[in-house]
Amino acid sequence: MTKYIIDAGQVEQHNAKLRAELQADYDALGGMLARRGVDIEALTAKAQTFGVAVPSWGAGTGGTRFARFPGKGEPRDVTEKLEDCAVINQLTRATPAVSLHFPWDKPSDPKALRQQADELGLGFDAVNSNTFQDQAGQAHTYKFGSLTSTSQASREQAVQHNIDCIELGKTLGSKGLTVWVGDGANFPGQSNLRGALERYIDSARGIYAALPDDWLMYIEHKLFEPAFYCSVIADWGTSFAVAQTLGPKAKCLVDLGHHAPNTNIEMIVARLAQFGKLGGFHFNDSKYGDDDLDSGSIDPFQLFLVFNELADATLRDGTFSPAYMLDQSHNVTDPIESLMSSAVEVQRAFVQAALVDRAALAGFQEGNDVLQAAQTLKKAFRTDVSPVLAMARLRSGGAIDPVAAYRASGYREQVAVKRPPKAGASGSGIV
Ligand code: AOS
Ligand code: ZN
Ligand code: ZN
Ligand code: ZN
Repeated sequence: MTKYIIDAGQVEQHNAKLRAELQADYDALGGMLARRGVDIEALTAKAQTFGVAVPSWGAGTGGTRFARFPGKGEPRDVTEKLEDCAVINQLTRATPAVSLHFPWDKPSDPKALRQQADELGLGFDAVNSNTFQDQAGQAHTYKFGSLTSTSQASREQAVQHNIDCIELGKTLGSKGLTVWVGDGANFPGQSNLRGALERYIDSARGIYAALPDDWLMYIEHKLFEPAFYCSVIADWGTSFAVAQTLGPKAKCLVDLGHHAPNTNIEMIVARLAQFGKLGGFHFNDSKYGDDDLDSGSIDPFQLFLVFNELADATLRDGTFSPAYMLDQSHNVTDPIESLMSSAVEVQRAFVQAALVDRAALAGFQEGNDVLQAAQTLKKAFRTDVSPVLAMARLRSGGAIDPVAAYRASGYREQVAVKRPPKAGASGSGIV
């Protein structure tokens, strides 16, 4: 029996108030979709299958290198982060797993943490290692890199940390390790570009060797920051080469914010999928760089186009199932509200992509009817599938309007009393 943090009766009350209105919208949309040959019931059932993992570090207020303005009732440790993640899943029914970050989330008792997650109806998605910061008491610095450091001791320490993450992840029931390193250079000449990647591959082999058979290692690329002249794993080409070199359990992870502005991310997705190396995503949105804004808040069309490629890949490859994770930083909103809305935006793109008339699109592409091909995508993107998403939530036991239900529950005010502010509360601030 799942333990619900928000009183189930309150959620029912919320739904009772909105149910009739939702049904009317749902029926109207159902009629419209039926005329297009789409069965709304099948679409809703599909929406119910969707899940995106929530980043534990997203539950606290983020920050920038200038300041962090703490929010009320921020989680102070991993168990409180899990409680917030459980609220997100209870109301959205679209976030059944949590992605942990070590050592930020290192539990004193991993078995107890797993039990807490079980009770809350949550699982653990990929665990993230952290070699972009020095930790208290650490023997060797990462100031000049971790997996690529010229210091063998720093490299070995970074490899060992990743292996420790795998061990911890095994106890928690996780099945993947995400590796993102900030390694790179700030000056031309600072590092030997090829030498740094050679060291990365050598270190990564040590991590790969410790992966259980049913695990994946996700290589996350990022164009810049904290290294501003060059990053070692800067782009999908590098991450692809590394994943290819390491073996079948290594895949590429695409964080939407880790590219130059205007990069065609959906094409990267298509390429990685074609060659069997698309492992997963960190969803967020951006205007300028690694902004870590809420998913779908700036460019929902791009998110849709990414899911359009995923839908195409699923049709072609059948078993294809990349890991979906959010990776966002919330500075001016309640993190729970942002994460709920973002999960719904990603789910929206997933459902909209399912609406694309693929036979028609293929025909227009074949006949070079460019305008109609573009319109076919736009038609799906413009369809407001909100009633499908709300109905999917209702049927799965969630809230018709998650943010409204959350606000009505008074959860934030309650935890603000239980969780007095503490400096650096989120354990993050670095995103
Ligand atoms: C850093 O820019 C990456 O997005 C990583 O995924 C990182 O581990 C995460 O954002 C937490 O800081
Ligand atoms: Zn300035
Ligand atoms: Zn990321
Ligand atoms: Zn990032």
